[in-house]
Formats: sequence, structure tokens, C-alpha cells
Amino acid sequence: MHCVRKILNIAQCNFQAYSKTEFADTVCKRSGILLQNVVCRFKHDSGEHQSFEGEAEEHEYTELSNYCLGTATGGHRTFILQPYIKWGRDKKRNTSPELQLAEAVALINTLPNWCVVGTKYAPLLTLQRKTLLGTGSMNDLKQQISQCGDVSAVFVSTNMLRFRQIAQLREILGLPIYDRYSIVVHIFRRHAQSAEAKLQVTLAEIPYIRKKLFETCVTKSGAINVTEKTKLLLDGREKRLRSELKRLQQHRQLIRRSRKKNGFPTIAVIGYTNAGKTSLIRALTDDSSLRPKNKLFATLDTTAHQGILLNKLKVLYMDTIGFIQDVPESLIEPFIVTLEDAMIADVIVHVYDVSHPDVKAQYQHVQQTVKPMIDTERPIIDVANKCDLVTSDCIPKDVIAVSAKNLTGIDLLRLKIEKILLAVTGLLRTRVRVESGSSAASWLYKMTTVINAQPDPDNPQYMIFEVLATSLDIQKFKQFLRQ
Ligand SMILES: Nc1nc2c(ncn2[C@@H]2O[C@H](COP(=O)(O)OP(=O)(O)OP(=O)(O)O)[C@@H](O)[C@H]2O)c(=O)[nH]1
Ligand SMILES: [Mg+2]
Repeated sequence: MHCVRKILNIAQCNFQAYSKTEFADTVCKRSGILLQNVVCRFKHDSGEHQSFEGEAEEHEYTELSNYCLGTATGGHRTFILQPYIKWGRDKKRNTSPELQLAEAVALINTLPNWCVVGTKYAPLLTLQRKTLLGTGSMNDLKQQISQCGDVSAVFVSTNMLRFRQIAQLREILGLPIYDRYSIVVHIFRRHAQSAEAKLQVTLAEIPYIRKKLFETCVTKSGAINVTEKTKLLLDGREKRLRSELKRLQQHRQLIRRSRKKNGFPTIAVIGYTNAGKTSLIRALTDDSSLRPKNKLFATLDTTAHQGILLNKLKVLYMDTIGFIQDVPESLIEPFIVTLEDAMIADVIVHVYDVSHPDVKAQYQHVQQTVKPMIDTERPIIDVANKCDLVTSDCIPKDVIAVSAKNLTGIDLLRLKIEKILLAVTGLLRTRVRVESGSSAASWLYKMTTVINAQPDPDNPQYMIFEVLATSLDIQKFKQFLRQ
């Protein structure tokens, strides 16, 4: 009973977004069927949520979330509607509707048991129309959907639909409607592994839910009519998530500081989703535990992987979450802190998929997004990956071309990283002669990168070390010898 009351509260709060039939089903009938539906839907998707609240609150939140974001488990036979602005200021100039649709298809194929059964372009003058499409296009859409047979969901491939648009489309088409925000949230939920990533994903969906509820509950006078309880539920959840995330991130910063103290230079590998970041790190480190996947957002966590450069310098490569165009900022905002954390690396490698038809837009999108996160003097190495899939004339002259898959160009990239790292970290190549097995020799092994150690040909009791060390390390070494 308690649960029914909660559900009705939510339903009351959201009734304006329901169609007349839904409203009757949801609020007026107050039938057992409603409760059954709700409980089924909750069970259906419950694995996707991280429980950190009381059970009742969690139920209530899950119901809100399912209502606003839809559910993903079980799969869908999806029809994709790809809207695009025909002309004017809002027309996208560095990509094309065909390429946007291809990315929409890839997003759907990333979700287990989801498939694309039909697609349609929608050339528009604005994305603001209540029903999105005009009457003629809407009739065409309805017809096309019915011809596909067994369509169970419609994905409108635009960053975020207004809730009234979703409600209208749902009523006209009689199918659940998804936009890019909700689809990406479902992908994130699937791929989040660590506690941090799970928190980030849960946080990322709150602005969406809040916006949808507030849009639904604006009265004629313009006042927002969301129940105080729902507001408190969302605010409280957001606050708890943020403080938990902060705690985890402080822990991460501690680890980072100790890593810096231990002197491992770091290289952040960033890029568009599916560009081959994880594959590249695998190629650079020989770490076979890394599993590249032909999926969007396979990696959500920033993780560190040790590698050794040709000069024997030990380094850490940071794998990062990929970027994607046409999603609202609030969706990636929780991930920015982790990304910024990676951006303070000594060198940044921007890897892009040179074989991708939309490479130009993808490259520009990454550059623009990371620009505010990186200080201007931080070195960035552009790496054109998947060069095995294109002819050499497609690769710009001034970039390093690699194939993370076939391991071509990897040593060239290592050399470039090495050169830049030596410059930015102030590491110098130095030769020193110390007694074999002495504490000075141990000091060198412990505090510097030993590139080479050979017995002195004139006196085999001594060793000649070739090391990489900062001038500060060399000073310290001299002081150590004086002790
Ligand atoms: N042909 C070819 N395929 C590659 C190459 N590098 C990566 N791939 C493939 O591209 C897909 C994506 O690779 P990932 O390394 O997972 O890409 P990512 O950038 O880490 O992707 P996200 O973590 O999802 O953002 C996988 O199917 C890889 O096998 C390459 O050099 N050549
Ligand atoms: Mg990855």
C-alpha cells in the first residue's frame, strides 16, 4: 500500500506528460495492473541501478528514472529517426545526416538485444516543434514504422528531446521514445565497472530526470509544480552522490600524488569513442588484460597501465572515457573531473580513427571539448589510428600514423613520446661510475631510470651506469656520495 501511494504521488506529479489513455490507466484506474507494471518494470531494470539509499526511496527513484529514461533491458526492435537542420545557423556543417545516422545505428547496436529495424531522415527547420515533425512527415513516419513490422521503440537521434515532444510522439506513434541522452545513459549503465563510474553514471541521469519532471510540471502561470517530496528525493540523491564521488576522487588524487612522487611520467590517451584508445595502450604496454571492444563507450573508467619506453623509462598510460558529439553537457559533466585528472599528465596523446568517414568532425569535437581542460603548454601528440584501413594519402603528413591492431608505427610513437617526455620532465641522460654492489649503485636503481649498466673495462670492480635523472636527482646523488 505504501508503495502504491508513492507511485501515485509520482503519477500525480507527472500526469501532464501522460497521454489521456495513460493518464486514465495510471491515475484514475489505480488498478492492480498499474502496480504490477511498475513492479515488473522495476525488477526488469533493477540491476542497472546502484542501491545506496533506503529501499523505499530507491523504489521511488527507480520508478521516476524508468518513467523519464525508459528501460533498456530486454532489448528493442528500434526505428531510428534522424532529424537534421536543413539550413541556417543551427545546420551542422562539419558532418552529414548520413554520418549522424551511422553513429545512431552504432549507439543502438552497442546495447545488448537492441537492433535497428528501420531508419528515416527528418529534414527540419527547427527542433523545437511540439511534435517535432509536421503532419505530412509524421504520417510518413507512422506508415514506415508500420511497414517495418514489430517495431518496439523509436530512437530520435537528437541530443535531448523536450518532454512534451516525447509525450506527443509517444501518443501519436504508440511506442516508447528515446533520445541520445537516454540511450547514452543506458550504455553507460551497462559499461560502468568501478564504483566511481557507477556513481558518475547515476549522477549523469539526474539532470535529465529533473529537467523532464520540471518541464512536465510547469503550470499555466509558469510555476513549477513538482511535489516537494520529489524535489527532495532528487536533491538528496544528487547531494549524496556528489559527496560520495568527491570522497572517491580525493582517494584517487592521493594515489596520483604518490604516483607523481614515485616519478612515473604519465601519458593520457584521449579520443573519440571507439577510436582505439584501449587498443593503442594495449599495443604500447603489451598488456593483454586490456580488452578493446567494438562498442561505443566500452571504457568509462580512467585506468593506469605501466609501459616501458625504448630508453627503458617506465611510464604510465592513462586510458580514458571516449567523447561523442551531440550529447548535452550535463551528461558528461560527472566524468569531467576524472578526465581533468588525466589531463594533468605530462603528455597527452589524442588518438583518432583515421578510417572513420566522420573523422574531421570527431577530431574537432575532441579538440574543442578538451581545450578548456588543458593548459596551453601541455604537449599533445596527434595519432592517426587504424591506418591499416586506409591508403597512405588519407593520412596527414604531420601526424603519427599507427595501427594499434597490426602494431605498425608503435615504436615511432614510443620515440616521439620519449622525446617529448624528456623535454617536459627535465630528465637528462647521464653516465656515472660507481662501485659494483655499493649503496650508490642501489640508490641509482631505486631513484633513477637505469638505461644501461656495464662493468668498467678498466676496472671490473666498478660499473658504468647510464641513467635518466632530473638535475635535482643528480644533485641528490652527489650529496649521497658525500655522506
Ligand atoms: N582495423 C583496426 N581496428 C582497430 C584498430 N585499433 C582498434 N581497432 C578496433 O576498434 C574497436 C575499438 O577499439 P577500442 O580500443 O576499444 O577503442 P576505444 O577508443 O578504447 O573505445 P571506447 O573505450 O569505447 O571509447 C575495436 O573493435 C578494435 O579492435 C586498428 O588499428 N585497426
Ligand atoms: Mg576503450
